[in-house]
Amino acid sequence: DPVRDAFLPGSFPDSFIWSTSTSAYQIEGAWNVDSKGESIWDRFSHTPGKVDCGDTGDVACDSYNKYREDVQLMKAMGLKYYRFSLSWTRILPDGTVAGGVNQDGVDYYNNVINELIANDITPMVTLYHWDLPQALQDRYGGWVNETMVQLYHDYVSFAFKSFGDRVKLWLTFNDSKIVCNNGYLTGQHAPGIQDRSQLSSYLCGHNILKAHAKAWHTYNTTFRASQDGKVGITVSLDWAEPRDPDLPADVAAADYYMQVSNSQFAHPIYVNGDYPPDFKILVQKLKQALPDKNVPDFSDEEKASIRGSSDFFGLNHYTSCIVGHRDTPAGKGPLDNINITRSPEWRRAATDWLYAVPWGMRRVLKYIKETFGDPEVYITENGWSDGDVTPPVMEDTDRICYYMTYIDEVLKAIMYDKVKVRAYTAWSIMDNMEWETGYTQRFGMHCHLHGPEPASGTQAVFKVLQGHHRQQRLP
Ligand code: PNW
Repeated sequence: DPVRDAFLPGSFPDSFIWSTSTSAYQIEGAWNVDSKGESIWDRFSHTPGKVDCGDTGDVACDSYNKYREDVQLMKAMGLKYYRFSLSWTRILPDGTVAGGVNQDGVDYYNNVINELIANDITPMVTLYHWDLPQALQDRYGGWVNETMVQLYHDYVSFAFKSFGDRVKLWLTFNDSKIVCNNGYLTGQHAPGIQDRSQLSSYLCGHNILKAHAKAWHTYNTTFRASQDGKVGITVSLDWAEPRDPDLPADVAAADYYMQVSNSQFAHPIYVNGDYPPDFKILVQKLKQALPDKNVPDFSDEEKASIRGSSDFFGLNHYTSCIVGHRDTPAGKGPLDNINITRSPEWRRAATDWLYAVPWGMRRVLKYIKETFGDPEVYITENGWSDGDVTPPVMEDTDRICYYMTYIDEVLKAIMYDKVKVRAYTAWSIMDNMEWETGYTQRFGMHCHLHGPEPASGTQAVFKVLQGHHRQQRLP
């Protein structure tokens, strides 16, 4: 009963985790300081024409030097958790343990972790947020090479060993679909490879799934008993709403989108060790198109290793689309047989793919519960961008509206759909290096990331979070 539902009292449980997120390349700067090695994003942003306005992460938010100020921003907002990522090349400059550990890099992350804990903020650490060591790209071709599975394992084992006494929440990979599609298919992201055959992006995903599973098993067998933490992965899911929910062809089209575009990583890990059925059909087509190439399937042993290799479900969710069937395919691409649109009523952010569709959050959470075995869900990203305008947007009405309405839907998913959502993480605590769009798009709750001014707060969002924590009535 929607009328009754609208007036039911509710609030987030006291144990609910409120957090914000960043990633190393997007905030740290100091790209070549204190023996840090070059990453594929350093190389990519230094290549003319790759990033808007020629922006780079050379300085970014200068968090290599200003991490104490970052922690104070969080503290002022009353936040008790912080998600950030480790820069692989700050710790292992050429990507390998054999190549040598950079003690300055280890010291930096020890300082960040200790500063957080001293301020009563729990670290949540992403091991790979897109900044692969350039040396591994040069030597092995990056994620298309199976050798990466062992190299990633050696790196994360070192991280568990070095930081796992204090870090209890780990994410192996952030949004692997973007890593593989933008890095190895469209080339919009580092390393900028455009393999339109889709073999490279497929191999990338295949190796990342194996690397993820190996890392989880290593933690499970070697570190869990002494460290007692949790290891998961962050998957990005948008929501596909059927154009006409009463038309079976549209419902099937939306389901196809959820399988092909959203479940390449989640289905193997949370369902059966293998790709979803509609994705497997695409793999068959890839084999037919490339008869003289090796397009691998998972062996039974690999499937057994991948299935169940996660202690929780890490979710990045930002936006939704409307999907309907098509009588005649628009082309030969995987999504050309369906029709993907957005409602003209949806508010748009500065970022081209980002539309505000709050109810999509509730549906995607329910979908995870029903499709992926009712896991504990940690929302690891959700957020809104404005453009780089002068003066910067300080009132933040659009962002506040976005967070308020999305967070309400999280609460509904918990209360009415009984989804086990444990955490909500906002992207981001501050404006930062927004990948190929540089500094033109601002996702931060604080702005002025590299101007002379100190970070000035849009504390309104903090009030929103806290306000909802105490809210007694759903709108
Ligand atoms: C995330 N989409 O990626 C990344 O994890 C962050 O590093 C990034 O700053 C943030 O989004 C904002 O862009 C996404 O197309 C990229 O739906 C694309 C999508 C979602 C998330």
